[in-house]
Parts: sequence; structure tokens; C-alpha cells
Amino acid sequence: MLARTIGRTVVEMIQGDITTVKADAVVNAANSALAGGGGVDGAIHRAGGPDILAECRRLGGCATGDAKPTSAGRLPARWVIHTVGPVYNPLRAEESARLLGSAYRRSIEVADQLGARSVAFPAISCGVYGYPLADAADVVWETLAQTLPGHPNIEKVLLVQFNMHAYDAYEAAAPTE
Ligand code: AR6
Repeated sequence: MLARTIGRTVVEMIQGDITTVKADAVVNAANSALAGGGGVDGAIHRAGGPDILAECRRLGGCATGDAKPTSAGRLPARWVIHTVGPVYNPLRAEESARLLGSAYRRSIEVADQLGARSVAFPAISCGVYGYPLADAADVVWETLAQTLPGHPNIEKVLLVQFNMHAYDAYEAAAPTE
């Protein structure tokens, strides 16, 4: 397991299914309608149960790069933070990077406001939204480096990779110790 300390936060990378991860807040890679879907979104709603979607329907959607919380239903977490990453656009790579960074930053801000001490992230936008893993990994580590020092109450961030391919890409982009 890879671990880095950023500010007062320990960032750990693990491989696995985020619906089984114990954390105060689990981040969902949602769509802007907060309507549920496939991938990690589908897995979170299946495992967490229908209460999460019922709450999502009352939130009025979520802009790309923003994040909104609900309770976590049956998941081993207190909250789900639904964030919307960008659909990767190679012709507007800088805008994609800004929006992906914003999704992570806003999720951390919302988690801190809720009082979460631990937050688990999937690889937002790296599935059907098509973000190249290596590029996403650079954005994620850079955003964590910029954001976490301002949120010392977040003790732990878990980066949960579904497969070894993603794990390797994020590991390659990790800051040196
Ligand atoms: N645990 C951890 N990671 C997972 C899991 C899981 N159970 N399942 C998939 N992943 P994606 P996106 C990984 O497509 O690209 C949905 O339909 C997956 O391997 O879930 O942000 C939403 O409703 C990949 O690395 O999210 C949106 O419409 C990463 O999670 C759209 O997909 C993200 O893949 C969002 O697309």
C-alpha cells in the first residue's frame, strides 16, 4: 500500500471496491443530474440502497466540478459526497484538468464542512467519462497537494483504485517521499 503525508493528512492508495471501504465520507463519480448510472455510481446506489437516490432527487442536480452530500444508506460510511467530473475533451485538456481538480477540491471542502475525518475517492472521470489515467493521476496528486494543507481536520484520504492498471498509474504520479 502506498501512503503519502500531505500537510496533516495521510493519503493512502488501495485497490478494491469503494462500496466496502470504511470512511466517514465516500465520494461518488456522479452525473450532473444526480440520477444514478453505471460504474461506481451504480455500485454505490446498489450497495447503499434507495434512500441515497431519493435524497439526490431533492438536490436539483450538481454542476460539473461541484460536489453535494447525502447520507450513505447501508454503506459503511456516514455520507456520500456526489461530485461530477468532466467528460474528458482532448481538445480542451486544460479545462478538463481544471474541472477534475475542482471536483476533488470541492469534495474535500464539503467533507470538511460535514465534519468528516476520512474521505474515500474513486478515480473520478476515469471510466465512461474517458479521462486518461496518467493525466488524471497528475491532476489528483497536484490538487491534493494544493488543497489538503488548508483542511488539517481531514486526517485520511483514501484513493481507491478498482484495478491494478489504475493503481499503477496513480502510483507513478505520486509525489516522491
Ligand atoms: N469501486 C471503486 N472504483 C470503481 C468501482 C467500485 N465499485 N466501480 C467502478 N470503479 P465511472 P466516470 C472505477 O465510469 O468516468 C456513471 O454512469 C472505474 O474503474 O464509474 O466519472 C455516472 O452516472 C473507473 O476507474 O465514472 C456518470 O454518468 C472509476 O471508478 C458517469 O458514469 C470511474 O469510472 C461518470 O463517469
